[in-house]
Amino acid sequence: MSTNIQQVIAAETNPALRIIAEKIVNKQRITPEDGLLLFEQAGLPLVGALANFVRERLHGDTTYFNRNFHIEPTNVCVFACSFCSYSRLYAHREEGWELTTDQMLNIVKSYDGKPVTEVHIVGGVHPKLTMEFFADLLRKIKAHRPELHIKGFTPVELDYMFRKAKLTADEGMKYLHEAGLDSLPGGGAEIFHPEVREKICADKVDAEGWLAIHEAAHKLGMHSNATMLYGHVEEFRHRIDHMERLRQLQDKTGGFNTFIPLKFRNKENDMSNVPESSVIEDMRMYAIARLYMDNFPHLKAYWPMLGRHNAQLTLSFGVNDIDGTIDDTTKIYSMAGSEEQTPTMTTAQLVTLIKQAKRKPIERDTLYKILHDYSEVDIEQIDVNPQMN
Ligand code: V47
Ligand code: SF4
Repeated sequence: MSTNIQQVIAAETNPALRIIAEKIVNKQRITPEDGLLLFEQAGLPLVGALANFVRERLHGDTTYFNRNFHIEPTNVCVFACSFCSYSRLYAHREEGWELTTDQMLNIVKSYDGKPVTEVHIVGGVHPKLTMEFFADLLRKIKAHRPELHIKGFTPVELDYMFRKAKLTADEGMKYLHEAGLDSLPGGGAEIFHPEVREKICADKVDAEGWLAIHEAAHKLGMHSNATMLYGHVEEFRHRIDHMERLRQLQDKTGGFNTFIPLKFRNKENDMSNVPESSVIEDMRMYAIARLYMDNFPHLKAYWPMLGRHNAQLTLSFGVNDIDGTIDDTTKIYSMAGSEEQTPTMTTAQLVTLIKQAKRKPIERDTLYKILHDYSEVDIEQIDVNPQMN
């Protein structure tokens, strides 16, 4: 046990927090009540030191990143989530976009010869785009580039597709998996608790439906991620309820790879009156997530939403993974007011960002297989080697 963490715990004046801290150091699971107490009473120095301790116990200095791009098939959506800056209702679809299969395949082909390992496909829920349309897209991407990992579709999109196709979650997942879908991203989770869901996204898939679709994927041996949209109208108890439901499913299936807290951004949406969380609240959120989600191997910062400087800061507050090179292929966050208006990072920039935080940059694939250790590579070498950039 590190002396350092014991000194931090000894300096804590609140005995209840000291007991929780000891549990964490002794690898005991913290309860929902403990989690709530951390949110309500613990300062950043305590939760930050504990989260860093846990992160280093799990991963040392290793900090993963991946090389990926996004395809957003459409922003036309039958739903009207009040935090969403990106979607357009079907009635106003001329203001949005709808990509054809050929246009999406051309995006994939534009990466031919480039060392990306993952395509992340996620978009609005377009009433006319069927499961068969997406299955055909998956098959065509796989026919063109079989080794490219396809991480796609949230339970919001999947639930709508499956219901229209009159399939259960198990049947629908099996069908798309066979068509080429490798894993599920973490989106659409928002806040599971119905008190909040009713206020921010009343009409889309509920907590049980979201969890059932991830469970169906896990049963097929697929992996997935989970997100939580925080820092808006929810209370701390709703965050704990959300993380608890995910922790329980993970106990059952072990299929989740990474947890990704997503900071609510308030531009150009129906919740623009809700202030954004402070950087201190953001770091406390990441730290407490690392402490609570004890059965999730990875905690990821998504820099297009947090901004690259704050994403770098999270590496000292429990985060061991940064997504990704992205190549300016997502609009969700730029449209919601993120400082990252054209989200792209070269491999050299990501490696530098991780090294500046005194961590070890390791390129991974979607399933966390180590592809390349950049800790000894000098940045200029990355810039001239096309396989590295
Ligand atoms: O579900 C939408 C969020 C999510 C806003 O699994 C907003 O690897 C903040 O899930 N402010 C989609 N957030 C993105 C997502 C994701 C991103 C990167 C990696 C992975 C992964 C998953 O974006 C939505 C919603 O929670 N979102 N609008 C907003 N105004
Ligand atoms: Fe549609 Fe997703 Fe936006 Fe909700 S968050 S309106 S489901 S695109």
